[in-house]
Amino acid sequence: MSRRMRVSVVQLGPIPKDDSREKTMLRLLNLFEDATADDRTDLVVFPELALTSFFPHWEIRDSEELHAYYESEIPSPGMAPLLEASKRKGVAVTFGYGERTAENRLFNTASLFKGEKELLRFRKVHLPGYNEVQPDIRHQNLEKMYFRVGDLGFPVVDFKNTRIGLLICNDRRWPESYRMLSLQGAELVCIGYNSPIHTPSIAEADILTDFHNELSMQAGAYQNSMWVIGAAKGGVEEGVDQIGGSCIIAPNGKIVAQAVSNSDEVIGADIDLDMSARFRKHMFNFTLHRRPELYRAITEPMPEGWPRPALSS
Ligand code: CDV
Repeated sequence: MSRRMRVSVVQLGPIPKDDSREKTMLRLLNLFEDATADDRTDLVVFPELALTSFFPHWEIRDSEELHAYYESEIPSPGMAPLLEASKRKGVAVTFGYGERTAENRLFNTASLFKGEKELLRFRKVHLPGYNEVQPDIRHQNLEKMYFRVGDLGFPVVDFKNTRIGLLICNDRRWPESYRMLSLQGAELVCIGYNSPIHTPSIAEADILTDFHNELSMQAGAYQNSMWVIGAAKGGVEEGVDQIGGSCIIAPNGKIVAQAVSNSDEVIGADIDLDMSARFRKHMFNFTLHRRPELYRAITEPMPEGWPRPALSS
């Protein structure tokens, strides 16, 4: 009998910055109820920074106003209603939030909870954007100003006959993120994201934003023989238009379920966890076929003069 799990993704539409925390939590709770209505779901996946707007899209000078976007104890009182629902239903839930530690260190974080028990915490490693406001661009991304680089590495946890890892948004574009998880035996990775359609400075990529989203996650799934669960916050939030495209991707690289909107929407799938082991045994057998002794440039600090510039005409 194969190992199976029922996973649901809650894609969110925009969270306006003037919506109260309470209003947003009520919305999340209703969606959690929808996602678990079948009484079979084991895990519900919400996006990056799911409790608030994606505030790095604008400058906030006032520290009190800024700190209102972070949780300063985990679990926080603001998370409590969702965690109570998780406990009542016996369903695990993962979502992203801004984390402010007791030492005032700020992270873009995601946790996996079952009830109020935190099973896993990940702090975003690949922070895009800038640490100062950029003039003359359509929208800001100030993640480097509002967060530090995650300091927890790429942790995994055993849950329900499988091993799970978490990534956050831009982490999904970097092959090393998935490989760090798969080398530790993760068979399932949950990834929340907020991805604007427009990328300042590379506007030529704007028509490819959905494609790059799927390309990155499908490649991550296939090349690491893992289930990849992507959860978007889509639609126009505070003037920034973001993709939806939330999806559940099998270890063979195929999308098995996908959102059709860029607003609040729930998708789900029954997943065969043994598929991961089959692909890992026969195609991506890390023990037999990887050659880490030849990959030193990936793990060592970059030598002077690298990366070598491409020839320009
Ligand atoms: N939240 C993100 O990490 N967004 C980035 C954008 C800014 C490129 C992403 O990788 O989608």
